[in-house]
Amino acid sequence: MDQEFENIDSSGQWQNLYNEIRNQSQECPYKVAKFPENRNRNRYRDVSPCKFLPCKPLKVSSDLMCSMEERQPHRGPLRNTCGHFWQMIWEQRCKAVIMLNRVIEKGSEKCAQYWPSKEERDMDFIDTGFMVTLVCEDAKPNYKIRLLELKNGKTGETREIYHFHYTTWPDFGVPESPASFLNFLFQVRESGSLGPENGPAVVHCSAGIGRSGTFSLVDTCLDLMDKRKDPSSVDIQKILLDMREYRMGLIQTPDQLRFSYMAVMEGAKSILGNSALQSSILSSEKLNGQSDSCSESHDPGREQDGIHSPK
Ligand code: PTR
Ligand code: PTR
Ligand code: PTR
Repeated sequence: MDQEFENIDSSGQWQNLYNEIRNQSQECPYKVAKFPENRNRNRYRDVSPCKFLPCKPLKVSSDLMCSMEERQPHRGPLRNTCGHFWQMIWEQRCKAVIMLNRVIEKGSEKCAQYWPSKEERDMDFIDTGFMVTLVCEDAKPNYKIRLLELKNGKTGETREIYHFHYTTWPDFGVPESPASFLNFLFQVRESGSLGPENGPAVVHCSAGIGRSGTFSLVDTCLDLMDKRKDPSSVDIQKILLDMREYRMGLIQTPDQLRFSYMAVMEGAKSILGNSALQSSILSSEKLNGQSDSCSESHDPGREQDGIHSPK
Protein backbone atom coordinates (compact mmCIF):
# COMPACT_ATOMS: atom_id res chain seq x y z
CA MET A 1 0.00 0.00 0.00
CA ASP A 2 2.88 2.39 0.73
CA GLN A 3 4.20 1.87 -2.78
CA GLU A 4 0.77 2.35 -4.31
CA PHE A 5 0.40 5.60 -2.34
CA GLU A 6 3.80 6.84 -3.52
CA ASN A 7 2.95 6.10 -7.13
CA ILE A 8 -0.37 7.92 -7.03
CA ASP A 9 1.17 10.83 -5.18
CA SER A 10 4.18 11.27 -7.44
CA SER A 11 2.10 11.08 -10.61
CA GLY A 12 -0.58 13.41 -9.19
CA GLN A 13 -3.33 10.88 -9.87
CA TRP A 14 -5.67 11.36 -6.88
CA GLN A 15 -8.34 13.19 -8.85
CA ASN A 16 -8.26 10.57 -11.61
CA LEU A 17 -8.38 7.68 -9.17
CA TYR A 18 -11.26 9.28 -7.32
CA ASN A 19 -13.18 9.86 -10.58
CA GLU A 20 -12.59 6.26 -11.55
CA ILE A 21 -13.99 5.02 -8.25
CA ARG A 22 -17.06 7.23 -8.66
CA ASN A 23 -17.62 5.94 -12.17
CA GLN A 24 -17.28 2.36 -11.09
CA SER A 25 -19.77 2.64 -8.25
CA GLN A 26 -23.31 2.32 -9.39
CA GLU A 27 -26.30 4.20 -8.11
CA CYS A 28 -28.54 2.30 -5.78
CA PRO A 29 -32.11 3.49 -5.95
CA TYR A 30 -33.61 3.66 -2.50
CA LYS A 31 -37.27 4.05 -3.04
CA VAL A 32 -38.36 4.36 0.59
CA ALA A 33 -36.69 7.75 0.75
CA LYS A 34 -39.03 9.03 -1.91
CA PHE A 35 -42.19 8.10 0.06
CA PRO A 36 -44.07 11.31 0.93
CA GLU A 37 -43.99 10.58 4.67
CA ASN A 38 -40.22 10.44 4.57
CA ARG A 39 -39.71 13.60 2.57
CA ASN A 40 -39.29 15.85 5.60
CA ARG A 41 -37.03 13.30 7.22
CA ASN A 42 -34.43 13.73 4.52
CA ARG A 43 -31.81 16.46 4.85
CA TYR A 44 -30.35 16.68 1.37
CA ARG A 45 -32.41 16.05 -1.71
CA ASP A 46 -29.31 15.00 -3.64
CA VAL A 47 -28.21 12.44 -1.06
CA SER A 48 -30.78 9.74 -0.56
CA PRO A 49 -30.93 8.20 2.90
CA CYS A 50 -29.84 4.87 1.55
CA LYS A 51 -29.96 2.52 4.46
CA PHE A 52 -26.91 0.42 5.07
CA LEU A 53 -28.58 -2.54 3.46
CA PRO A 54 -27.72 -4.47 0.36
CA CYS A 55 -29.21 -3.02 -2.80
CA LYS A 56 -28.24 -6.15 -4.67
CA PRO A 57 -27.12 -9.67 -3.78
CA LEU A 58 -24.01 -9.88 -1.65
CA LYS A 59 -20.69 -10.13 -3.35
CA VAL A 60 -18.42 -8.98 -0.58
CA SER A 61 -16.43 -11.23 1.73
CA SER A 62 -18.07 -12.13 5.00
CA ASP A 63 -15.40 -10.49 7.16
CA LEU A 64 -15.92 -7.20 5.31
CA MET A 65 -19.67 -7.57 5.73
CA CYS A 66 -19.28 -8.01 9.51
CA SER A 67 -16.92 -5.11 9.71
CA MET A 68 -19.32 -2.85 7.80
CA GLU A 69 -22.20 -3.88 10.02
CA GLU A 70 -20.31 -2.91 13.15
CA ARG A 71 -19.82 0.70 12.01
CA GLN A 72 -22.65 2.17 9.99
CA PRO A 73 -22.60 5.62 8.37
CA HIS A 74 -25.68 7.81 8.78
CA ARG A 75 -26.79 11.34 8.14
CA GLY A 76 -27.03 13.72 11.06
CA PRO A 77 -30.51 13.77 12.63
CA LEU A 78 -32.85 16.66 11.84
CA ARG A 79 -34.75 18.46 14.58
CA ASN A 80 -37.85 16.41 13.85
CA THR A 81 -36.03 13.06 13.73
CA CYS A 82 -34.09 13.14 17.02
CA GLY A 83 -36.68 11.01 18.83
CA HIS A 84 -36.43 8.41 16.07
CA PHE A 85 -32.67 8.60 16.15
CA TRP A 86 -32.61 7.63 19.85
CA GLN A 87 -35.18 4.93 19.25
CA MET A 88 -32.90 3.44 16.59
CA ILE A 89 -29.93 3.57 19.00
CA TRP A 90 -32.03 1.72 21.56
CA GLU A 91 -33.46 -0.89 19.21
CA GLN A 92 -30.09 -1.69 17.66
CA ARG A 93 -28.41 -1.85 21.08
CA CYS A 94 -25.72 0.61 19.99
CA LYS A 95 -22.98 1.36 22.48
CA ALA A 96 -21.61 4.46 20.79
CA VAL A 97 -22.48 7.33 18.52
CA ILE A 98 -19.55 8.72 16.55
CA MET A 99 -20.19 12.26 15.36
CA LEU A 100 -17.81 13.90 12.88
CA ASN A 101 -19.45 17.27 12.23
CA ARG A 102 -20.39 20.29 14.28
CA VAL A 103 -24.00 21.33 14.75
CA ILE A 104 -23.33 24.69 13.09
CA GLU A 105 -20.92 24.77 10.14
CA LYS A 106 -20.35 27.72 7.81
CA GLY A 107 -23.15 29.54 9.58
CA SER A 108 -25.92 26.99 9.14
CA GLU A 109 -27.29 24.07 11.10
CA LYS A 110 -25.82 20.84 9.70
CA CYS A 111 -27.41 18.50 12.19
CA ALA A 112 -29.77 18.89 15.14
CA GLN A 113 -28.49 19.30 18.70
CA TYR A 114 -29.79 15.87 19.68
CA TRP A 115 -27.93 15.43 22.97
CA PRO A 116 -28.09 17.65 26.10
CA SER A 117 -25.44 20.28 26.73
CA LYS A 118 -23.71 20.77 30.08
CA GLU A 119 -26.22 23.50 30.87
CA GLU A 120 -29.31 21.45 30.09
CA ARG A 121 -28.14 18.05 31.34
CA ASP A 122 -31.42 16.33 30.26
CA MET A 123 -33.43 16.16 27.08
CA ASP A 124 -36.84 14.54 26.57
CA PHE A 125 -37.99 13.16 23.25
CA ILE A 126 -41.72 12.92 23.76
CA ASP A 127 -42.54 11.55 20.32
CA THR A 128 -40.75 8.28 21.02
CA GLY A 129 -40.55 8.37 24.82
CA PHE A 130 -36.77 8.50 25.27
CA MET A 131 -34.80 10.65 27.70
CA VAL A 132 -31.12 11.49 27.43
CA THR A 133 -28.93 12.75 30.29
CA LEU A 134 -25.36 14.00 30.04
CA VAL A 135 -23.35 12.07 32.64
CA CYS A 136 -19.96 13.59 31.88
CA GLU A 137 -17.86 15.16 29.17
CA ASP A 138 -14.09 15.11 28.48
CA ALA A 139 -12.64 17.71 26.13
CA LYS A 140 -9.53 16.83 24.10
CA PRO A 141 -7.88 19.11 21.55
CA ASN A 142 -9.76 17.79 18.51
CA TYR A 143 -12.66 15.93 20.04
CA LYS A 144 -14.96 15.49 22.99
CA ILE A 145 -16.03 12.28 24.63
CA ARG A 146 -19.33 12.27 26.44
CA LEU A 147 -21.06 9.62 28.43
CA LEU A 148 -24.82 9.79 28.01
CA GLU A 149 -27.57 7.90 29.75
CA LEU A 150 -30.41 6.85 27.50
CA LYS A 151 -33.67 6.02 29.21
CA ASN A 152 -36.54 4.18 27.62
CA GLY A 153 -39.58 5.89 29.16
CA LYS A 154 -41.87 2.99 28.27
CA THR A 155 -39.95 0.36 30.23
CA GLY A 156 -37.94 2.55 32.62
CA GLU A 157 -34.68 0.82 31.56
CA THR A 158 -31.52 2.88 31.11
CA ARG A 159 -28.30 2.33 29.17
CA GLU A 160 -25.00 4.16 28.93
CA ILE A 161 -24.04 5.39 25.48
CA TYR A 162 -20.72 6.94 24.48
CA HIS A 163 -20.75 10.04 22.32
CA PHE A 164 -17.44 10.44 20.48
CA HIS A 165 -17.47 13.84 18.85
CA TYR A 166 -14.70 14.97 16.49
CA THR A 167 -15.07 18.75 16.37
CA THR A 168 -12.40 20.02 13.96
CA TRP A 169 -13.11 18.23 10.67
CA PRO A 170 -14.68 20.52 8.04
CA ASP A 171 -17.12 19.09 5.50
CA PHE A 172 -15.41 18.19 2.23
CA GLY A 173 -12.13 18.43 4.16
CA VAL A 174 -9.81 16.16 6.12
CA PRO A 175 -8.76 15.98 9.81
CA GLU A 176 -5.73 17.93 10.99
CA SER A 177 -3.43 14.90 10.62
CA PRO A 178 -3.59 11.12 10.47
CA ALA A 179 -2.24 11.09 14.06
CA SER A 180 -5.04 13.25 15.44
CA PHE A 181 -7.61 11.14 13.62
CA LEU A 182 -6.01 7.90 14.87
CA ASN A 183 -6.01 9.17 18.45
CA PHE A 184 -9.74 9.57 18.13
CA LEU A 185 -10.21 6.20 16.45
CA PHE A 186 -8.14 4.38 19.08
CA GLN A 187 -10.23 5.96 21.82
CA VAL A 188 -13.37 4.69 20.13
CA ARG A 189 -11.84 1.24 19.78
CA GLU A 190 -10.61 1.16 23.35
CA SER A 191 -14.12 1.76 24.62
CA GLY A 192 -15.15 -1.60 23.16
CA SER A 193 -18.00 0.07 21.25
CA LEU A 194 -17.06 -1.43 17.89
CA GLY A 195 -16.96 -5.03 18.98
CA PRO A 196 -19.44 -7.71 17.91
CA GLU A 197 -20.75 -7.94 21.50
CA ASN A 198 -22.65 -4.67 21.04
CA GLY A 199 -24.97 -3.41 18.37
CA PRO A 200 -23.43 -1.39 15.54
CA ALA A 201 -21.76 1.91 16.26
CA VAL A 202 -23.61 4.72 14.55
CA VAL A 203 -21.18 6.95 12.63
CA HIS A 204 -22.63 10.20 11.37
CA CYS A 205 -21.69 13.58 9.93
CA SER A 206 -24.02 15.95 8.15
CA ALA A 207 -24.81 14.09 4.94
CA GLY A 208 -23.33 10.82 6.17
CA ILE A 209 -21.09 10.20 3.18
CA GLY A 210 -17.92 12.33 3.14
CA ARG A 211 -16.52 12.32 6.65
CA SER A 212 -18.45 9.22 7.74
CA GLY A 213 -17.21 7.46 4.63
CA THR A 214 -13.60 8.35 5.43
CA PHE A 215 -13.95 7.18 9.02
CA SER A 216 -15.66 3.93 8.06
CA LEU A 217 -13.19 3.13 5.29
CA VAL A 218 -10.12 3.64 7.48
CA ASP A 219 -11.54 1.78 10.44
CA THR A 220 -12.80 -1.09 8.28
CA CYS A 221 -9.42 -1.49 6.55
CA LEU A 222 -7.60 -1.53 9.89
CA ASP A 223 -10.10 -3.97 11.33
CA LEU A 224 -9.60 -6.36 8.39
CA MET A 225 -5.81 -6.08 8.57
CA ASP A 226 -5.99 -6.93 12.22
CA LYS A 227 -8.33 -9.89 11.73
CA ARG A 228 -6.68 -11.30 8.63
CA LYS A 229 -3.16 -10.83 10.01
CA ASP A 230 -2.19 -10.11 6.45
CA PRO A 231 -2.20 -6.41 5.61
CA SER A 232 -1.40 -7.05 1.96
CA SER A 233 -4.77 -8.76 1.49
CA VAL A 234 -6.51 -5.48 2.22
CA ASP A 235 -7.07 -3.57 -1.00
CA ILE A 236 -8.35 -0.15 0.00
CA GLN A 237 -9.78 0.71 -3.44
CA LYS A 238 -11.67 -2.54 -3.63
CA ILE A 239 -13.02 -2.11 -0.11
CA LEU A 240 -14.23 1.39 -0.91
CA LEU A 241 -15.98 0.11 -4.02
CA ASP A 242 -17.61 -2.70 -2.02
CA MET A 243 -18.72 -0.28 0.67
CA ARG A 244 -20.16 2.03 -1.97
CA GLU A 245 -22.52 -0.75 -3.00
CA TYR A 246 -24.21 -0.31 0.36
CA ARG A 247 -24.06 3.45 0.72
CA MET A 248 -23.58 5.76 -2.22
CA GLY A 249 -21.10 8.57 -2.27
CA LEU A 250 -18.80 7.37 0.53
CA ILE A 251 -15.76 9.69 0.45
CA GLN A 252 -16.50 12.99 -1.22
CA THR A 253 -13.13 14.36 -2.38
CA PRO A 254 -9.81 13.11 -3.79
CA ASP A 255 -8.16 14.51 -0.68
CA GLN A 256 -10.40 12.44 1.62
CA LEU A 257 -9.31 9.40 -0.39
CA ARG A 258 -5.64 10.35 -0.04
CA PHE A 259 -6.12 10.96 3.67
CA SER A 260 -7.71 7.51 4.05
CA TYR A 261 -4.59 5.89 2.58
CA MET A 262 -2.35 7.84 4.93
CA ALA A 263 -4.42 7.01 7.99
CA VAL A 264 -4.59 3.31 7.08
CA MET A 265 -0.82 3.14 6.51
CA GLU A 266 -0.04 4.90 9.76
CA GLY A 267 -2.71 3.05 11.73
CA ALA A 268 -1.47 -0.27 10.40
CA LYS A 269 2.02 0.45 11.73
CA SER A 270 0.78 0.98 15.24
CA ILE A 271 -1.87 -1.74 15.26
CA LEU A 272 0.16 -4.49 13.64
CA GLY A 273 3.74 -3.60 14.28
CA ASN A 274 3.80 -1.85 17.52
CA SER A 275 1.00 -1.92 19.99
CA ALA A 276 3.28 -0.11 22.43
CA LEU A 277 3.10 2.88 20.10
CA GLN A 278 -0.68 2.73 20.17
CA SER A 279 -0.78 2.74 23.96
CA SER A 280 1.70 5.57 24.15
CA ILE A 281 -0.52 7.64 21.81
CA LEU A 282 -3.45 6.82 24.04
CA SER A 283 -1.73 7.62 27.29
CA SER A 284 -0.34 10.92 26.03
CA GLU A 285 -3.87 11.82 25.00
CA LYS A 286 -5.08 11.01 28.48
CA LEU A 287 -2.52 13.28 30.07
CA ASN A 288 -3.15 16.14 27.66
CA GLY A 289 -6.91 16.00 27.86
CA GLN A 290 -8.66 18.10 30.43
CA SER A 291 -10.40 15.31 32.30
CA ASP A 292 -13.20 17.29 33.80
CA SER A 293 -16.42 15.87 35.07
CA CYS A 294 -15.97 12.29 33.77
CA SER A 295 -13.40 11.49 36.44
CA GLU A 296 -15.82 12.66 39.14
CA SER A 297 -18.56 10.43 37.88
CA HIS A 298 -20.40 8.25 40.34
CA ASP A 299 -18.91 5.04 39.00
CA PRO A 300 -15.82 4.39 41.14
CA GLY A 301 -14.55 1.72 38.74
CA ARG A 302 -14.32 4.21 35.93
CA GLU A 303 -10.87 5.12 34.66
CA GLN A 304 -9.53 8.63 34.99
CA ASP A 305 -10.63 9.80 31.58
CA GLY A 306 -14.01 8.17 31.73
CA ILE A 307 -13.22 5.58 29.10
CA HIS A 308 -13.23 1.94 29.91
CA SER A 309 -14.34 -1.12 28.05
CA PRO A 310 -17.96 -1.79 28.82
CA LYS A 311 -18.05 -5.37 29.99
N1 PTR B 1 -37.46 6.62 7.24
C1 PTR B 1 -37.00 5.52 6.43
C2 PTR B 1 -36.66 4.33 7.32
O1 PTR B 1 -36.55 4.50 8.53
O2 PTR B 1 -36.52 3.23 6.80
C3 PTR B 1 -35.87 5.99 5.57
C4 PTR B 1 -34.57 6.15 6.20
C5 PTR B 1 -33.57 5.30 5.86
C6 PTR B 1 -34.31 7.13 7.12
C7 PTR B 1 -32.32 5.40 6.40
C8 PTR B 1 -33.07 7.26 7.68
C9 PTR B 1 -32.06 6.39 7.30
O3 PTR B 1 -30.81 6.41 7.81
P1 PTR B 1 -29.81 7.63 8.03
O4 PTR B 1 -30.54 8.90 7.77
O5 PTR B 1 -29.50 7.53 9.46
O6 PTR B 1 -28.73 7.43 7.09
N1 PTR C 1 -24.85 18.20 -1.67
C1 PTR C 1 -24.98 18.62 -0.29
C2 PTR C 1 -24.01 19.79 -0.03
O1 PTR C 1 -23.05 19.90 -0.77
O2 PTR C 1 -24.24 20.58 0.89
C3 PTR C 1 -24.83 17.44 0.58
C4 PTR C 1 -23.60 17.15 1.36
C5 PTR C 1 -23.34 17.85 2.52
C6 PTR C 1 -22.75 16.11 0.99
C7 PTR C 1 -22.25 17.55 3.31
C8 PTR C 1 -21.65 15.79 1.77
C9 PTR C 1 -21.41 16.48 2.93
O3 PTR C 1 -20.39 16.12 3.74
P1 PTR C 1 -20.47 15.06 4.90
O4 PTR C 1 -21.04 13.79 4.34
O5 PTR C 1 -19.06 14.93 5.33
O6 PTR C 1 -21.33 15.63 5.99
N1 PTR D 1 -27.88 11.52 -6.39
C1 PTR D 1 -28.15 10.37 -5.51
C2 PTR D 1 -29.56 10.39 -5.00
O1 PTR D 1 -30.47 10.60 -5.76
O2 PTR D 1 -29.77 10.16 -3.84
C3 PTR D 1 -27.25 10.39 -4.33
C4 PTR D 1 -25.80 10.35 -4.56
C5 PTR D 1 -24.99 11.09 -3.76
C6 PTR D 1 -25.24 9.54 -5.51
C7 PTR D 1 -23.65 11.07 -3.88
C8 PTR D 1 -23.87 9.48 -5.65
C9 PTR D 1 -23.10 10.27 -4.82
O3 PTR D 1 -21.75 10.29 -4.85
P1 PTR D 1 -20.72 9.81 -5.93
O4 PTR D 1 -21.07 10.54 -7.19
O5 PTR D 1 -19.49 10.26 -5.29
O6 PTR D 1 -20.83 8.33 -6.04
